[in-house]
Amino acid sequence: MHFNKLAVFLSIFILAACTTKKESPKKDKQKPNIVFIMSDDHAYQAISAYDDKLIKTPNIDRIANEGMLFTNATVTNSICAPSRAVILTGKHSHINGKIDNRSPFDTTNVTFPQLLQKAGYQTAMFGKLHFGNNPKGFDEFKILPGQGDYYNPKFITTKGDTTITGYVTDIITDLAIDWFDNRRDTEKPFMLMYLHKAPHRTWMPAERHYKEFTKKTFPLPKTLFENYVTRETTAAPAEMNLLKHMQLSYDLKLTDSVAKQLDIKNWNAIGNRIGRLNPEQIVAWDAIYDPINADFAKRFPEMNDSTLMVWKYQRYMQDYLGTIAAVDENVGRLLNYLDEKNLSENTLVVYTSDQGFYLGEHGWFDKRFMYDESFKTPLLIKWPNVITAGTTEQEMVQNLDFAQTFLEVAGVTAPKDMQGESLVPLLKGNKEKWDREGVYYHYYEYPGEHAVKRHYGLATKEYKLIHFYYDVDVWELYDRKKDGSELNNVYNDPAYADVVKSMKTKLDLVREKYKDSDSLSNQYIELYKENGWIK
Ligand code: SGN
Ligand code: CA
Repeated sequence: MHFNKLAVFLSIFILAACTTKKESPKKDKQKPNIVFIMSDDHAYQAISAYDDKLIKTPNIDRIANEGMLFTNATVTNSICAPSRAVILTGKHSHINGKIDNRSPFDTTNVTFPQLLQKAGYQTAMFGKLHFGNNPKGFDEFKILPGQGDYYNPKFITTKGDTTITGYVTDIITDLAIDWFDNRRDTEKPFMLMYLHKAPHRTWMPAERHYKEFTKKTFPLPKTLFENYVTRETTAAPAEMNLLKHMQLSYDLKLTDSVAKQLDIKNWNAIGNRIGRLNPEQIVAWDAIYDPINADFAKRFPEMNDSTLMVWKYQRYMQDYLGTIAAVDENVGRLLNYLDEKNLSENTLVVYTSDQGFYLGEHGWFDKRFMYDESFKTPLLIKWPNVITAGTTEQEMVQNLDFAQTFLEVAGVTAPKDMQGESLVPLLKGNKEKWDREGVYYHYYEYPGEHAVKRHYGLATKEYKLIHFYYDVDVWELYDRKKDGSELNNVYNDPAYADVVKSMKTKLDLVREKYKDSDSLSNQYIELYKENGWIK
């Protein structure tokens, strides 16, 4: 009797165990995999699917050719770590608390990778996170400390720190492929965050690419010589002008000795970054950059502001675009890998950047402003059998929308307090389910590097209204249809009085919807005072 009971119990137990073992993976296998590819500071102007005048990026373009190209994708706060926090939490900076690159990320925030992991996804992150703390919700991660290095980079891993010889963009891909090859649990769907450091400042390309790109010249942007007189008082003081603020040595690789010899005032040693090159890498580097510097030394005495600006722009583009060439190659490597392993069919692949970047437009490099080049970000998504290949989507989407998108793709209900919208209806071509009229923006990191003042604003397809509110109290309005380059602030033009009124009403409503307020802005100003960042 006793034995019989045990036998019955055991057989029920074994049956139950077998059923769960077989069924749950079967069910999960049908769930789509997600590959989230993000680079750092990659301007849409430097992706040929958007514009091919600067560089050809055939591998990144492939994602749009086989899927969807978003022409109005934007970020909510155009700076690195805050953008990543918005992506992971699906909440604006004022709610998730990561307003700038300085304050640590609050790890009590719920993130979409944690929810996917709970729902049975295998999760991994490789590359740049920039939070100052480790990510939660990942079965494996290997991340760069802070900004990371281009050459021979260090990585933080669950098993301690490690330094890997080579070029960062190649290495991040090696790490992702190594994970696929050796630690993938094929019983589970996966979510991979594959996050490049490139093309972040100080733009150091791989040898194969600086050899190629330093021979090229690039068309000048129309607004390279802008003098900011048609804007409010907030643009001119920003410290991101190529002529005034891009450093010949630190950014453009002039050697310290040449800079000193020419008595150039704003030179600044390349320091540690170049110091990371090993002797072999330095020889290769000097073979290309030394002659460029010697030529500059010869021409410098004859240069005026305008010729110096153009020289700096060309050198900037050579190195910036050189780093993108490696990103494009490596994206190709990863896409081919997915193809070879028959994984592409059931995998949604996203390519985006943490924000846009100025490539000489308005005379600038860097980001932070709500003007298009840094407010917009590239977004290309492929999802075979769901997205119609080669589609272009003009709806206004944001990095805020990723979390809910990925959760819907995985069949997981998103927490009610996430603030974006799932992009799935757009991916499926169900546009009638999408009715967003405008997108909200709020930038905080001031006082800070590059001196871009705090501002928030609303963009609709027609207009952009911006309020700079700290240390000044000024408004700007741009007519996006008539003035695509956003050169003329029409806030004070009587012809736009009605537009200003209606945009202000819409801005109030959107701030209410997302729960942003002057009192929250004041709290974030207080935070700077408490830390001694505001004197
Ligand atoms: C660094 C850069 C800045 C850049 C910030 C933020 N300076 O501080 O030019 O704006 O990162 O970039 S550098 O001397 O370190 O290159 S972000 O992408 O991390 O937000
Ligand atoms: Ca960035």
